[in-house]
Amino acid sequence: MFTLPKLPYEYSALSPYINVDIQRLHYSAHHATYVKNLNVALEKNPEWQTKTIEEIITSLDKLPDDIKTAVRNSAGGHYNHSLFWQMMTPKKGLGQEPSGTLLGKIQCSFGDLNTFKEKFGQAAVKIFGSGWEWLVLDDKEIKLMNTSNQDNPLTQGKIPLLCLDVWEHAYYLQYFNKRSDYVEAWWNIVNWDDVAHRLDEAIKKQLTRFS
Ligand code: MN3
Repeated sequence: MFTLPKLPYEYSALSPYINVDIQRLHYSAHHATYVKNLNVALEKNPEWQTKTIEEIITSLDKLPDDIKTAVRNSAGGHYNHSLFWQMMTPKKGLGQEPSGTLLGKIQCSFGDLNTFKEKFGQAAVKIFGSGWEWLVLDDKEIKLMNTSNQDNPLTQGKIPLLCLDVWEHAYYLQYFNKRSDYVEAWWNIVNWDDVAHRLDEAIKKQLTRFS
């Protein structure tokens, strides 16, 4: 049984950048529904119930045909939202700017932080329909990537470092059709400490694998 992880802050904590109504609905209705649907889809498949969410996401092609689409959508939805909550923080001033290895990788791939933000933002605005914009670790390099619906970079062997939900449910109640305003505001609540930690862990894992 998968369970809804506890939100690391109050519904109102990300305000004014993400208002309380969006946050409440997004977590308690949208994310909760992905968890519920995932459990329903796996009900008759006990061998899949004991796997971790990462194991499921990286072996979607091995799922029984009758539940493949449902699991792809709901497992992705559960995993993506669990990451998304952690990658935001209401604590202004704490981990608000990348430094160290993360900053080095950003400079290497994008030149500087502002160029990275600009490119990430432009790519997020351009996603047609529902999906996610990502910063991923692909081998040794960090790259932008986008996925449709609830697909995840992990399925394609890339490590998610930062993600932004651009489904309309993530911003419409506050920003209406202005997705670019939502993206711009969102930078104020990015949890850079979490992104840096994710990068460090991914590099550690790569080193163990190759040594
Ligand atoms: Mn969402």
